[in-house]
Amino acid sequence: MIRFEQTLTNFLLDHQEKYNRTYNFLILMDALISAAKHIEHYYLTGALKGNLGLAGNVNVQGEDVLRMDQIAQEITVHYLRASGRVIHAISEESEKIIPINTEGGRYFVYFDPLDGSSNVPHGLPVGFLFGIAKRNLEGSEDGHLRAGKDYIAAGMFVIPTGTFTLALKDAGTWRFHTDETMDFVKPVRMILSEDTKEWELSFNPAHRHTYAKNVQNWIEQNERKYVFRYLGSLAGDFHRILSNGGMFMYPAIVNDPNPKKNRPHGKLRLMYEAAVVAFMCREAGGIAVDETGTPTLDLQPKEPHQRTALYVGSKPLVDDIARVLLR
Ligand code: FBP
Repeated sequence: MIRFEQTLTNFLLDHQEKYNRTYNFLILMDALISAAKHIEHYYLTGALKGNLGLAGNVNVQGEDVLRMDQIAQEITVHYLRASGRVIHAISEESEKIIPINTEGGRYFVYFDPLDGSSNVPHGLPVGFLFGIAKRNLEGSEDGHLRAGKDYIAAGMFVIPTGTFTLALKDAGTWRFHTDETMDFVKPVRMILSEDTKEWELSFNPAHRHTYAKNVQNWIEQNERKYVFRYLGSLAGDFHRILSNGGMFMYPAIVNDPNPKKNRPHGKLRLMYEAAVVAFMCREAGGIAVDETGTPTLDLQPKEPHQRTALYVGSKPLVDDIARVLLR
């Protein structure tokens, strides 16, 4: 007897029918899956084809653009356009909002097509992160930037491991397995572990002396209680936190000896990095806050590439550091 696993499409169909929704979301998810698989192919063959180097230009954040950033961007916009379901998109790789099907589209998509740029030249784990919001179906739509709490879904692919995790509003965070046909199957619900022995701490230790004193002190007092892990790609590090519990943090940088390097508003981008993992964390029973202890999902973006500090993970641990942040 052949054993058949529930496929992603079956899973989404059940979800849509359970909540009496249309199939538009499946078509959008199919586009995102195709984009991620296509990007993964280029990443896996990147060293051979010489695509892991610099592209020669600088992006809106003032960072050197990688050839793979351009490839991932081009692939993602192609599939979002082909889906016909997207009003506009916001991407780390595009300064301006990308108008797609502004009249007939149904969703807004906020994405980082290749997150974890310091890992790219080495072919090490990077992420494809996305958040989805839906247009106002009851009245007029002004296309305003959505806060994370208004997202209907968020997800991430860890590339090149091919792991895919998807969170749906009020319906949990689900990690999929890859079957022999490279299809995503057998969704497993992710609930953050309450077993503190498994918890991990994840942050860039090279920066710890540039964080606010109260954050440095919190790390001093707590770091020996937990295992420390840092991959240098948000998707990879958050993937571990979802599995083992604990906390990933990218605090504000406020005490760098070279003031030019300070990042009082954090490094990570709110709409397509921090809010994405915060949404997935909430649906897995955790929370996320910024440098003021404000819930990340409540932060209303003022501009597409707004940055934020991020503390995300198991509620007791994030609550504990939030008490320090609020002081
Ligand atoms: P990019 O989108 O430019 O890759 O920046 C995001 C990121 O790479 C995250 O994935 C990661 O958590 C963080 O920056 C690593 O930053 P650092 O190298 O300062 O530790």
